Amino acid sequence: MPAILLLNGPNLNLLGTREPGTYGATTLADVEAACRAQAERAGHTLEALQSNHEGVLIDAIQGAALRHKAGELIGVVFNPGAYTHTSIGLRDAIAGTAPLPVIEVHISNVHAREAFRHQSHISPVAAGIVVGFGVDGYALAIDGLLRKASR
Ligand code: CA2
Repeated sequence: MPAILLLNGPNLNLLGTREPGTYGATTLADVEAACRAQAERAGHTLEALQSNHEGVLIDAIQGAALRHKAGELIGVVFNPGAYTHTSIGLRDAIAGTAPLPVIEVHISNVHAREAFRHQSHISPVAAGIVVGFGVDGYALAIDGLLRKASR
């Protein structure tokens, strides 16, 4: 059963505990459980990792690429949090691990927010982007990844 990696970046461990007006009331544990159920219905396992550390996220992308090459993982659903707007390292990791498909997810519509959130270093190297659907965006991203993998 090839896996899907659900990767969440800095501060997303706080989901559902603060700023519900922007990010909703669902916790990260709830998101991971719903994604796991969705992946399993489609015949995949789900592995979930959240980290507040850029290097840990880079290591996870590189590890996912090795497993993708071995046929053990179909791709990554990734909310890079604030690193979206700052991290050349994450961008280079994704660019350097092609053809590993990475779907970028943002809970909020970053384009309707502050100007500094309008630029993503990740989008040019992502296989797809889901923005502004709340936590439903994770399910949409898994669906998109499954559709790409079955092409
Ligand atoms: O909309 C998104 O998913 C973001 O990736 C969330 C990031 C933000 O920096 C990006 O611009 C857009 C922030 C994640 C922080 O998550 C929190 C959740 C609850 C309470 C506080 C922070």
